Amino acid sequence: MAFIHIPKPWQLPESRATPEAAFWNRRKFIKTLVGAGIGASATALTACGSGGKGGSDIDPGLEKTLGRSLNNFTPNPDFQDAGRPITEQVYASRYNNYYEFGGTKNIWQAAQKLPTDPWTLEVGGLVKNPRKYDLDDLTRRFPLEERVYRFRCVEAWAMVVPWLGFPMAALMADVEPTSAAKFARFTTFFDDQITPGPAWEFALNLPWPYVEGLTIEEMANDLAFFAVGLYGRTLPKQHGAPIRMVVPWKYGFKGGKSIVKIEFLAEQPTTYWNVIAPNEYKFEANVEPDVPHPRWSQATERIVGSGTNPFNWERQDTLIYNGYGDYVADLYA
Ligand SMILES: Nc1nc2c(c(=O)[nH]1)N[C@H]1C(S)=C(S)[C@@H](COP(=O)(O)O)O[C@H]1N2
Ligand SMILES: [Mo]
Repeated sequence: MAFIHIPKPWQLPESRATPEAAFWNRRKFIKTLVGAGIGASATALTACGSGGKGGSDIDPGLEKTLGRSLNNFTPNPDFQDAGRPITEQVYASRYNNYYEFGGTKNIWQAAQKLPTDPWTLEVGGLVKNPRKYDLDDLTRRFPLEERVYRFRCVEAWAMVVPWLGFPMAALMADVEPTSAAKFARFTTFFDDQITPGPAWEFALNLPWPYVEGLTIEEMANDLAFFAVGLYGRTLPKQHGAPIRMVVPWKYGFKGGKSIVKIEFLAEQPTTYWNVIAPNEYKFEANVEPDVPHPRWSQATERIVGSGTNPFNWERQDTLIYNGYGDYVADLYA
C-alpha cells in the first residue's frame, strides 16, 4: 500500500511541539500496559488527586473493559507521529464524554452496560448498495490501519490516541453514495432502558439519539476515520464500541460513538449539540484557536494525563484544524 507523506505543522522547524526526548516508546508502553493490566493509575483521576500509583492495586477485572486484542492491523506510517506523546490509556479510557451514560467524565463503568454483541450498522439513504454490517464485518471486512491522531474536545482538553480502524472512504466505496448525496447523518445507539442520560436530563429534555453529520467531502477526506479499536484492542465501550467516528480536525463532539445507522442525504441533517446550543456548537465545528467558544477561549488546550497532578494538566497552544490543515484547509477555502 502506498502512503504519501505530508509533513505536519508540528514537524516543521518552527514547531513548538514537545521535544523528542520526551516521547514515550509506545511499543514498550503498550507491552507494559497489556502485561500489567490496567486500572491502577485511574485512581489518579477518580480518587481526588491521590496521584499516579504503582501497579500494586491493579484490579484484573478492569482489564475486560478494554476490549480484546486485535492483531490484523497495519500501522499507517503517515500517522504515527502526532507531535506529542500518546496519552496513557489509563487517562484516555477513564476520562470520557458519553452523555448517554451520565454527565461526568467518569462514565466508564456505567458504559459497560452497552450491549455490543450482536450489533448492526445499517447504511442507506442515497446509495447504490445499502448494507447491513454485523460485528464481525466491522473488524474484518475493511483492512484495519493504526493511526495516531491528535484529539481535541471543545472543552479545551486534548489527547493523542492510537486508533485502529479504516477510512470512512473505504465504507463509501462499498455503499457507493449517489451524486445526489451531499451529507451523511450518523445515528448512535440509544435505548432509554440502557442509556439513562445525565441526571440533569429531566430538566433539559435532550434530543436523543445523539446524531452527528458531515458533508460528503469531509467524509471522503483521507483523515475521516471509523475506529473499531484503540491501543491494539477492540474499542472499549466507554469509547463508543463497536464503531465510532474520528474526525481529528474537528472538535471531539463531532465524533459520534457506537454508530448504528449512517444515512446519505441531500440536505444537512440536524445534529445533537447543535440543536441543544446552536451558538456554542456549530455543524462545522472545526478546531479554530482564534474562534473562542462563547464561554471560554480556544487558544490553548490542556493535555490529558500530562504532568503529575491530574488537576493541573499542562497547557499547549491549539493549532488550526488541530494541526491537520494540509489535509483539510482546502475544504473550507
Ligand atoms: N454517542 C455519543 N458520542 C459522543 C459523545 C456522547 O456524549 N455521546 N461525546 C462526544 C464528545 S463531547 C467527545 S469529546 C468524545 C469523547 O470521546 P472519548 O471519550 O472516546 O475520548 O466523544 C464524542 N462522541
Ligand atoms: Mo467533547
